[in-house]
Amino acid sequence: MHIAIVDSSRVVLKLVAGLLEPRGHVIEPFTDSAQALDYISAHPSITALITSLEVRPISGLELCWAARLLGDASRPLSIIVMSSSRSTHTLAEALDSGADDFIEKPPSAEELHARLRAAERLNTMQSALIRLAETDPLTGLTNRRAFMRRAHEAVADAGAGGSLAAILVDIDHFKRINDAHGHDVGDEAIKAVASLISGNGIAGRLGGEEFALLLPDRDIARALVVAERLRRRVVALRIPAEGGPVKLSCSFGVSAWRSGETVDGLLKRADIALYEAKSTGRDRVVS
Ligand code: GH3
Ligand code: MG
Ligand code: MG
Ligand code: MG
Repeated sequence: MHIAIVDSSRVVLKLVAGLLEPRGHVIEPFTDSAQALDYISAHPSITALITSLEVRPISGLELCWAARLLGDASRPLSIIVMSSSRSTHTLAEALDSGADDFIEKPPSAEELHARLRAAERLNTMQSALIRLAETDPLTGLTNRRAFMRRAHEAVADAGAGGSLAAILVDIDHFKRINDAHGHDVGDEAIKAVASLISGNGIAGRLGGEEFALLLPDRDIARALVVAERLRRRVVALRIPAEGGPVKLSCSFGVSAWRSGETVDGLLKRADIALYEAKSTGRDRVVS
């Protein structure tokens, strides 16, 4: 595990690192709790925090809270408080402040390793749950909720001085495919389109036969090229079915992010373009 350790004493930091490093853990030691928090916040690879309560400038309990909020967002982070006080009150206070576990200072090697094994089990389970919660089971694409979260991040990144384009994709007359060839063939069509879309920027399945693609660092011209290439590839698809291979097409709505615009604004304009693509004959790209 990549572990941040916070204690005001370099001797304690050395001691704990000395116990953990031989077991393959990578240690980031901090005597300054604010620096530790900054580091953890900027490095999602940190999956455990071991902190003493008597640290500065942020107290150990406050650090637990702040780290807990980071961890709850979308990353596993186990928090272990280390204290020389064995009082029940201290233990309860630490757990109530967001810590997962408590260990006496200085820790014994055996106990520390056992607590980290327990932390690793929880982290593994949380990672699996996050993956499940963010993934569309049919296509393996990011689902709507996770896509929207990533979209907000992409807009924030673009706000820092970049470009960003959005493409909405909707399979044409999909109901007819389901009606004529059955739901299973429909599912295969959805999977085939999903697999064409994935690998181009941030791809998500928004619903039934509707997909979205965000292209960081792409302006409208580049996005139109990507959409047109996808359109051709969709037309070239052949979905195996009992009565022979099934062809399909998609309509595409493209928009480019405008400075100050929200995710909703960007996707709304792509949706208007998609609607126009539908109403003017389908199997086309409109911006
Ligand atoms: P348009 O060209 O205007 O987009 O027409 P359409 O038939 O594609 O659009 P419509 O929204 O009317 O129909 C979408 C259909 O997609 C309706 C729904 O039964 C079907 N559908 C939604 N989710 C799934 C799925 O997971 N699998 C399959 N096979 N069908 C689905
Ligand atoms: Mg529709
Ligand atoms: Mg459709
Ligand atoms: Mg649709």
